Amino acid sequence: APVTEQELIASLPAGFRWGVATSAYQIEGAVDADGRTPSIWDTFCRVPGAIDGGDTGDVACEHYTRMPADVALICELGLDTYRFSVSWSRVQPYGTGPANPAGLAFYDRLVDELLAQGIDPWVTLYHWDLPQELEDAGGWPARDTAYRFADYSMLVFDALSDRVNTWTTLNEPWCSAMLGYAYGVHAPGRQDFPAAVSAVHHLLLGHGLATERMRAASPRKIDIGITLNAATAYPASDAEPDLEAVRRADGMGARLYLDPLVHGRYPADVVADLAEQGVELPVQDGDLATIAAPIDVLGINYYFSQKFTGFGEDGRTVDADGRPVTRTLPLDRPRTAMDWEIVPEGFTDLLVRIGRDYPGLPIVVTENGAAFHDVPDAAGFVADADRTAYFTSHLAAVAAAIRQGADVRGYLAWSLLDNFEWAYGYDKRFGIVRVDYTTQARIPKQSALHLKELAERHRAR
Ligand code: PNW
Repeated sequence: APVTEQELIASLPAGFRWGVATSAYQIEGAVDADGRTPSIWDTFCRVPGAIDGGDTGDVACEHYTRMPADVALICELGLDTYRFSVSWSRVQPYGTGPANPAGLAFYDRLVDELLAQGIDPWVTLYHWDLPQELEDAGGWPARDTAYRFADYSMLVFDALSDRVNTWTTLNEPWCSAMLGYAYGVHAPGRQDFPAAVSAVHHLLLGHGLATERMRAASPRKIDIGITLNAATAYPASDAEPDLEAVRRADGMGARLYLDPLVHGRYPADVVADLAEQGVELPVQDGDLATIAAPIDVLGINYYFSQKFTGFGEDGRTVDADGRPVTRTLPLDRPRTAMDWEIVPEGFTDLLVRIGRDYPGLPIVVTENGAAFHDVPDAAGFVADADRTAYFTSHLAAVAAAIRQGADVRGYLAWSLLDNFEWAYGYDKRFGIVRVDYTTQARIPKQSALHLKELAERHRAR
């Protein structure tokens, strides 16, 4: 890895993007404004015990009304790209039928504001906030949701594609499917593994249907992509059960998505693992060709990596149900406030490996960042040396990956603002800008000023 910031900056290519990301439910608030209807997150936040502190996205950062000032903030920080998501139930209440002009108008103004400040708008169509009616009709485990998503995508596309060049269909389908339908820690809070596996397929199908329709409708060249969360799975040893645990973890976490998207087939070993559990992906004729519709950019969100073993604490390689053990072990690294280990070289290894196994697809880091226990001074300023170091080491990891052949075109920090961190509520702060939730005042942290300086030096070099 490069030692100095000078070397880091020197190894990032010309035209490398510097930006910041958010998502609708995490920042907007105004959940009843202008015809918006509830999403699965509005519902899930009302389940007792679901969210730390009983927090909800009802108010969040009040971005819905403070949007122009927030865009000005991005501009002040010298960032060239802003990735935000669209709230489905604002734009299409109840998840079906015609567009809601009042809801669309917000994103229309946001895009105009960004363009006026010289910031490239990157739209994510789905960042986890499914309209509640569609969940009531079966949610992502139901095939129809994929078609509903494509219809909704076209409402947004028709309204914004004259000004928006870069479109992301889904954010982190692994999280939607597994955290939402298998582990039950995210909305809609279901614990049903077969349903979660169906959700994986219908999320990918929705991505493919939306991609095909946007491409066909666009009179000019646009960039379409999807964002995946991924990590490097390291084996605890070279023992066969440890290597098998890595294969299973990486299969369910990464290849189950990347293989159909890029190669048009599900990974045979993962399909076999699922079959052993009596679970099947509900693939119909033609689905895989749709899922593999060509994309222009692959978004990667990276936070941490993990070490895996195939041995249980008792030394056995199968658990009480006779299933193979897949267990994580600490890498003995410092941790963030999320308790996630800080593993920058896992980022390098991930990007190099994706570049090698899925060649020809430009990568953009669509999220990277960390929550720490911020301590503001009397003026509200946070001297977040820990977050600043996290950004520097992970940008160095990106630079190292590029030197090893990965085609990485940009880096978007998560997140512009402290915001609603899903099941953790407001207690976990990922912002490069502090939000005082009493006054809604925004104050850039040290890490924001650091990113600004790095971006400036890179551009001026
Ligand atoms: C991402 N995991 O979520 C999301 O895209 C953001 O909305 C979120 O705020 C951010 O990361 C920080 O959590 C993830 O368990 C949630 O591996 C969980 C995991 C990864 C990403």
